[in-house]
Amino acid sequence: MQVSDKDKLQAIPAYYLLQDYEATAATHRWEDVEKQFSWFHTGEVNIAYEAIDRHAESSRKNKVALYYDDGDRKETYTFYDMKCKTNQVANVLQDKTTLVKGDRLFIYMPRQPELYFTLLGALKLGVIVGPLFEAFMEGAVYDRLDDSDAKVLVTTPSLLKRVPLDRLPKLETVFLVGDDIEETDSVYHLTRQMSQASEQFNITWVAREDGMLLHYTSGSTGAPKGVLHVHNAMIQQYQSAQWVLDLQEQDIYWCTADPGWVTGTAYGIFGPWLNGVTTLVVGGRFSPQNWYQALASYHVTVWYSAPTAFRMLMGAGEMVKDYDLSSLRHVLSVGEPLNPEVIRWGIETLGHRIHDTWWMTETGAHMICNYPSMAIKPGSMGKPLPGIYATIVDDQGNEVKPYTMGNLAIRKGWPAMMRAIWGNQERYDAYFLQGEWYVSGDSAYQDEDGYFWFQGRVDDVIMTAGERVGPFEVESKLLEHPDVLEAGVIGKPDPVRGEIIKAFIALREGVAPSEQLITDIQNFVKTGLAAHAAPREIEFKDKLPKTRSGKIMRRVLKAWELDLPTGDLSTMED
Ligand code: 6R9
Repeated sequence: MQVSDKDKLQAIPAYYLLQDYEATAATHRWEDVEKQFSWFHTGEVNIAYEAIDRHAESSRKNKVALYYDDGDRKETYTFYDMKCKTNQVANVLQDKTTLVKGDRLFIYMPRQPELYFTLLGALKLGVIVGPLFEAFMEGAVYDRLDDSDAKVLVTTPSLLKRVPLDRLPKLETVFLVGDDIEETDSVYHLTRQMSQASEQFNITWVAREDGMLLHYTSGSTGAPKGVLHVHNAMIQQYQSAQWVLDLQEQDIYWCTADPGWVTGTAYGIFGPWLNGVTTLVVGGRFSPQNWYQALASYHVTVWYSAPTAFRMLMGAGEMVKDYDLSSLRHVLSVGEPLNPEVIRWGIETLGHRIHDTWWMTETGAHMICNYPSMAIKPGSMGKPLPGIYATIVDDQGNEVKPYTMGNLAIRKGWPAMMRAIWGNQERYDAYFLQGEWYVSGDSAYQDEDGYFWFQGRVDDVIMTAGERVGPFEVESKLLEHPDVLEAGVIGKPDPVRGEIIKAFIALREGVAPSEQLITDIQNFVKTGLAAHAAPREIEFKDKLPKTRSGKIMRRVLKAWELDLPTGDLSTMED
């Protein structure tokens, strides 16, 4: 069901939830936010209860929680419907699997209502959920399920073809969402099972520090890291959805991110629903028509998206004039630097300043942002969330003066901070300096007014179309190609995607470079890893620059690409 014009929502009151940034920043205590949750009174903690059941048991019972639209399926679920659906999932999981609190369940499917039922239903059982982006291919899926010893996978029949079941001995049970599914004693039809399950469920209460989500993300070296978040993250997700997203009771909110990425869970699910706010999920692929249509027909009021998407909409030009976007009142961006030219486009075509927000998978929630009540300096990421201490430190962990470029760091211990890298204490510890600072891997500087200005990644991580790609993962895949001898991967600046992936490749003896080979290698990565991880550009070289210890020197590749001086080459082999 779609909202029709005559039900057009009442105007949103003209006030902001965070009225005075400076005053709030000076006095805020996270302990005060705890009083907003039912567990503060009952002692019984579970984020799924706070996001769904609490509203279903209140005057928000029949309020719409979820509008879903992918062009074919158009569905509406109230908070009460969400409670019933998530209870059914929880009952099915309890009946058909051996899952207990702390076990890992993965969800690998396109955005559709069942993804949201499953994620919250599994949390009701105290299970740790690993959401996987549907574009992942076999290698990426295997790495994540294997690393975390996943017991259960919820997916679709077509995506199941990319899951190497025979190499995943710990995986016990698979649930499928779709048509033509044959059930066995380890493969079940999720929605068929749900329809037979009770709508009542006794939630498994957890501790605030118990695991909730496992989001895999890329570093510049090594395999992807499993970033563990705990139920306690709700404190900051709830509060930042008010201060930053400015979510209010009457809002229709649309976060365009997929739950496979942290934005799609923290602010596609928890931020809005912890606040009882109506959320739109648009399925299917990006197209300017579909997106403008969604904004207009659902009367979206608050919209959270990414620079790449905004730039693609900019590229679609005048089309925006065909849509009535007058319901929009607040627009935000995350994932990559927000160019001042995009902010200008926002003002001219949407009638809104786009508000930039900075944070990471590891931070679990907003860190440095532009608030609706605060003056924006275009190009700056804004100021720290009240309750967060952000700063710039040198490599030894000493704070530096304004306008000095250095490591963007946060004083450790905020509510939504990751609590572990799955199974790898050493990689977790490597984030922290002097026991005090979480070091982000981004470089930035602060101006005299306390605004932060992003400069780049300190490491070699690539941000392409808002997605974080580790060069090491792509290089490893390239090396599996029979014709590839060596590979070095960098991010090359791109006007639309922020960066594109460029690979430098040395071929094995006797292999001749050709256009056909380029396509073949690109497809190899697309089908083996993920489409967004495939290099858009490939350049063949006789030899790649390496250190004496054999590490490919990506900064030299980057210097070649950008025509910059190559810097100190003392560690390079002859
Ligand atoms: C939420 C998310 C994190 C990395 C981060 C930084 C880049 C995020 C940004 C930004 C410039 C912003 N990034 N927000 N760069 N301006 N407003 O994106 O998490 O996928 O872990 O990426 O993204 O480099 O370190 P994640």
